[in-house]
Amino acid sequence: MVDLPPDIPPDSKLTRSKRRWADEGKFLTGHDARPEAERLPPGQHLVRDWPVLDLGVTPNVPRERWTLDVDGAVANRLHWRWHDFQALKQDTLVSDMHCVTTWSRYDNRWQGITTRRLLDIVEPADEARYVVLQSSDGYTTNLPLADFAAADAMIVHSWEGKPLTRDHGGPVRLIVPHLYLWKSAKWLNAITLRTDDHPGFWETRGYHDRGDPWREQRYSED
Ligand SMILES: Nc1nc2c(c(=O)[nH]1)N[C@H]1C(S)=C(S)[C@@H](COP(=O)(O)O)O[C@H]1N2
Ligand SMILES: [Mo]
Repeated sequence: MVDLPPDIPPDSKLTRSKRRWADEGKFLTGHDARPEAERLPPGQHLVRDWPVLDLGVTPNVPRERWTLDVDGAVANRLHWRWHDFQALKQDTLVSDMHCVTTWSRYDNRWQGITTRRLLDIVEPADEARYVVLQSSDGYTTNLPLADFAAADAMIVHSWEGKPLTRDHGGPVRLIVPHLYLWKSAKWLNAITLRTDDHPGFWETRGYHDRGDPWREQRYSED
C-alpha cells in the first residue's frame, strides 16, 4: 500500500455545500434514464466551458517530478516516471463528462493510455475487485475494477491536443466517462487494486459508492 498523504485539505466553502447537498438530496429528479436511450443523464445540463471543481488546493507537480505507483492485488507492481508513461503507445479517445453538480460537457478529446493498457501490464490478481485512486492533494476515490476497466476509461495527460492544465489535474488524471466525474481523480499519483471496497473522500461524505449518472446515483442511500 502507498501511504496516504498526511492531511486531507481543510473544508472549503464548496466542500461544505456539496456535503449539504448530499444530506438534502439536491439535484435528484427521481427519473431514471439509460445510457443507450439518452446521451444526457437525468438532471444534467450541457455546458460549453469546463468548470473547475476540487478541494481548493491545486498541487504543482511538474512532469519531471510526477510519479505513478500501481500496487496491491497485481502480479506486477509499477513505479512510473514521466518518460516511462510517454514511452507507451498512446491512445486518443473522445468522451463526455458528467459532474454531480449537474453540468455535463460533450466530446472531450483525451490523450494518454487506456486503463486496459495499464491493466495488461500490471496483471490484476484473480481476486482483485476494486480500485482506489490517490492524488497529490490528498483526495482519494474508489471504484469497482470492472468500471475502472471500461473500454473508454483512460489515464490522460492531454485534452484537446494540449497538456492538461494544473487546475484540471495536470500533469496526469484519470477519466472514467460513464461515472460521475468525482471518480476521475485529478493529479493522480497512485492506483491500488484491492479485493475489498474502500470508500474515498466523497464516498465517505454522503456521495454514492458507484456514481452512475444514468441511474442518478448521486448520494449514498443511508
Ligand atoms: N485529486 C482530486 N481529483 C478530483 C477532485 C479533487 O478535489 N481532487 N474533485 C473531483 C470532482 S468532485 C470533480 S467534479 C472533478 C472535476 O474535474 P475538473 O475540475 O477538471 O472539472 O474532479 C474530480 N477529481
Ligand atoms: Mo464533482
